[in-house]
Amino acid sequence: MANLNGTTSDLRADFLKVYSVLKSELLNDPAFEWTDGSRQYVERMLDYNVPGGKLNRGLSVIDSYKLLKEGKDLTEEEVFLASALGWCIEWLQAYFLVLDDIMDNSHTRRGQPCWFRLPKVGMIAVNDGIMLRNHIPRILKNHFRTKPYYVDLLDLFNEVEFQTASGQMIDLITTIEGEKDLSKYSLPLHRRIVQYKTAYYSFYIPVACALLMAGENLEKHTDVKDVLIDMGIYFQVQDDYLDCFGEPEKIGKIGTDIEDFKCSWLVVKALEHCNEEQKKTLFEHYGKEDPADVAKIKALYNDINLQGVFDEYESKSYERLTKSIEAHPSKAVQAVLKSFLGKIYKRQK
Ligand code: DMA
Ligand code: MG
Ligand code: MG
Ligand code: MG
Repeated sequence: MANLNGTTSDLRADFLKVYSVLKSELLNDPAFEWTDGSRQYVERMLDYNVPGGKLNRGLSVIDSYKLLKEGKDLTEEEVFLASALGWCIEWLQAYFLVLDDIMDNSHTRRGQPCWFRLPKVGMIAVNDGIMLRNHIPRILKNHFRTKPYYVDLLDLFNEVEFQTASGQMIDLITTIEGEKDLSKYSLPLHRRIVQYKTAYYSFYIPVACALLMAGENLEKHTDVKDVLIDMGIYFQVQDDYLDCFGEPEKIGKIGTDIEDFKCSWLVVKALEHCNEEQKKTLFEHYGKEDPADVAKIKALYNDINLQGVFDEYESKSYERLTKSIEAHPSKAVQAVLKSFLGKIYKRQK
C-alpha cells in the first residue's frame, strides 16, 4: 500500500537493495584474492562514493523502461536488470566525480569532504576512480552476458565514457596556467564542453539503457537523443548557475568555478552583458584563488543581474524543450522525456 510519499520512497529502497547485491558480488569477485583489509577498503570506498547522490540517473532507467512498456507490469527480473543498469550509471558518475573533484580542487561533494580530501585516502583516490570504472564491465558481465543486447550495452558505456572524458579534457585545457584568456570564452565553446562532459552520461545513457533492454535499436532513436542532449546542456547551465548562486547546504558542494577559471555559462554571459569597465574587472579578477578576487566577480555578477538573465534562459529552455518533446510521435517517449524535464526544471540541488 502507498505510504505518505506515495511509492517514491519504496522505489528508492528497492533500488538501494540492488546496490547491496551488486556490492557484495564485487566484494567477492573470484578474479581477486581478497583479504579482510582490501574488502573493507573497497566497501568503504563504494559506500562513500556511489549511493549518496540524488540517484536521478539510476532511477530514471527503471522509470524509462516502465514507460516504454506502456503500463505492463514488470517482472522481478526486469526490475532487477533495469536497476542494475541504473547502478552502472551511478558507478560511472562516481568514477567521474572522484577524479573531477581532484582536478577541480574541490572541497565538498554530496555534503561531505571530497573522497580525496580524507587523510587516509589522498591520491589513492586516483586508483579508486579506476576501480569504480572497472566495476562497470564486471557488473554487466555478471548480469547481462547472455542477453542479446550485451555487446550494445558494452559499446554504449564505452562510447559515453569516451565522450565524457573528451568533455572533461576540453573543460580542463581551457584553464591551463599561463594560457588563461577570457577572450576565448564564448557560448559555442561552453556548449561544446557541456554537451560532452555532462549531457551524454547524465541524460542520454539512462534512456539508451532502457531502450536496449526493451529490444530497441539505438540508431532508430536519434530524435530522442537530440532532445536528451539539449536537456543535458540546460542541466549543466543550471549546475554552472548553482556553483555560484546555489546554497551549499542544498547542492552539497562549494563552488570552485570562479577560482578555477572555468568556462562557466555565468562568465560567458557576464562577458556578453558587461560594459568596458566591468570587462576590465573580469579580466583582472577571474580565475584567482584569493576570496577577495572571487568576491569582486560575484559582486559584478549581481550588478549585471545575472540571476535575471538565468531566469529568462530557464523559462525559454523549458518552452523550447516542451515543444520538441510534444513533436515526438510516440506518447510513451513523450512521457519519458517529460518526466525528465519535470525533475530538473527550476531545481535547487
Ligand atoms: C561535471 O562538471 C562533469 C563531470 C563529468 C563530473 P563539474 O566539474 O561542473 O561538476 P561539479 O560541479 O559537480 O563538480
Ligand atoms: Mg567539478
Ligand atoms: Mg569539472
Ligand atoms: Mg559544476
